[in-house]
Amino acid sequence: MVEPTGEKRKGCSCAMVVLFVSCSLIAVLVFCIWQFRWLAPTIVEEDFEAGDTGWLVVGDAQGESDKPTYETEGGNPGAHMSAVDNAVGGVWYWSAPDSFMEELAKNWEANGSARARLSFDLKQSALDKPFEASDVILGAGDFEVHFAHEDPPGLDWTHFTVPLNADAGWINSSSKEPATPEEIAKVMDSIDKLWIRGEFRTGDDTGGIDNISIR
Ligand SMILES: [Ca+2]
Ligand SMILES: [Ca+2]
Repeated sequence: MVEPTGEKRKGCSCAMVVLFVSCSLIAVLVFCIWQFRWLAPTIVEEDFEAGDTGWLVVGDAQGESDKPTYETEGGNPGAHMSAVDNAVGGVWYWSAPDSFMEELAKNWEANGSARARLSFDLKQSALDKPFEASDVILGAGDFEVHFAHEDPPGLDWTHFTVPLNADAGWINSSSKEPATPEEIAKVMDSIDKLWIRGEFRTGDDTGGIDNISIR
């Protein structure tokens, strides 16, 4: 039998290293595509570049109006919505228009519902005196599920991603128990409320929102 020479062994080791590194990179790439839904189809999105598309505010913001202010610049990038807190009690939220929720209800099942994610960018005008509240509320009729982030938005645009599945930490607002996959599906199938928290501090402030998407 002919033993491999030192040069052949060295070449063989290099090939093994290259193969190992290549396989590792492919594994990382596949994981990222799966985990972060890089190639996931967009179910619905709003970047406000086409104008005021019907997003409203609910709660104590914008005086007597439920219309946020349409801003043509200063977004992330370009146009966005802003609203001023009246600071008269309660918590104000951004409220999605029917057209946004209809697209969501219609398409989420067909696009890998269990792994769909809601993303949005928020900012606020001051960071002191923060308070806790539900950050995202989804509802269908009188049934709601709530979600809370770990951190509030900053003074500059802050990106949030919320998985739309039971494992993410959604709470059944009636029972105060973790929402089940069936309860999430029940809401998503006939969703008529999608609220995203707009204020995070006690007292007056201004909040902004841009780039709301579900994919
Ligand atoms: Ca924008
Ligand atoms: Ca406030």
